[in-house]
Amino acid sequence: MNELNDLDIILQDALKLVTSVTSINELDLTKTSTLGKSGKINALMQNLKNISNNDKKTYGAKINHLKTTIENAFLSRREELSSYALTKKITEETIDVTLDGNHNKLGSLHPVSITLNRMLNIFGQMGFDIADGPEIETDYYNFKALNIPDNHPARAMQDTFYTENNNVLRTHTSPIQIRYTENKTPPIKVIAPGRVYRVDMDATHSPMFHQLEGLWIDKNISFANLKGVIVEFLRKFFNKEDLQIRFRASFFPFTEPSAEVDILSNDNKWLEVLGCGMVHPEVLKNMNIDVNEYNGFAFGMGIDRFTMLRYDIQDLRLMFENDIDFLNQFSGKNEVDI
Ligand code: 2U9
Repeated sequence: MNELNDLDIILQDALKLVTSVTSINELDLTKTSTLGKSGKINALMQNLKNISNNDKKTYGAKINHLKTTIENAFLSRREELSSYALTKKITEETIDVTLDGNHNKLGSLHPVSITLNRMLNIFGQMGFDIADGPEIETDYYNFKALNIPDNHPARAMQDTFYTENNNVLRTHTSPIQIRYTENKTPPIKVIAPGRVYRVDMDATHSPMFHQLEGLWIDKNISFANLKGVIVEFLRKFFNKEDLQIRFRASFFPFTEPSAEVDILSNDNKWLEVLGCGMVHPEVLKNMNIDVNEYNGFAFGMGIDRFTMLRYDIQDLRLMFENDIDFLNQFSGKNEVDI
């Protein structure tokens, strides 16, 4: 029977067609044109009625078999193509978790904050509390309680910013310690960091700068204790165990005796870094301390100046301009490492 040979050819052609198709879309179109109403297989079915009754059964079974074989071929090709598509999608969309991500740049601490943290850490280890207070002060807390008389040059208009009612922007952080101590009984062991204000502006002076002062009041406090604390602090701060330090006699209204402290720089120059002294009895009295029972020492330093020394910064004004390239140099530098 000739038709049977034709069926074989139709099958071979259909199978070839199925394997040649490379996308699911194309496969669906091919399936419609092969197995659909106007396809060749349907035409063969329609042709059955023209086949003699004798051959009809064999021929019908053959066509059915052909149809099933082609349908199966379409099915397995569909599976094959979806599996390819999936593999392709997975390969293309794979995320390489080892690649560097997009980072949001974090800000960094200001060098003055880094220095302050370092100072707080060292004095914290020595057992000092930290105190705070107002930046607008009364004449009493900023001057009078500190034994700075009415006619003292530090009060002159060119040094002090005055606000309303004869109040001032504090010119030092000493008023913090007066306020802290006046309602307490010794031992008092406190440091007072903060912003201070003076009418002054050049490469080494700014109208606003940062001070850290310290105060230790107890029985039998001596200049030797003062020396011990200052030397320990400076050697830790500059991370140099054999740092050379000298105390030079000086004068402050709030301390007696008073000294200024110098350190020997790497290029063998003495640099003044802080002032200190035994607290003046008048100042102790103003803090309601019994001067027959207690005495104490105090010291003061510029946080900005220590920052400049530690990072070799030449101009104080850089510290307050907030130039981003300047600040970026300190990113990741919050090492306290004491
Ligand atoms: C009280 C009593 C005494 C604090 C002191 C200095 C010496 C000192 C300067 C250092 C550099 C200020 O920033 S600077 O310009 N300070 O020399 N400060 S003794 O004396 C006090 C503080 C509080 C109740």
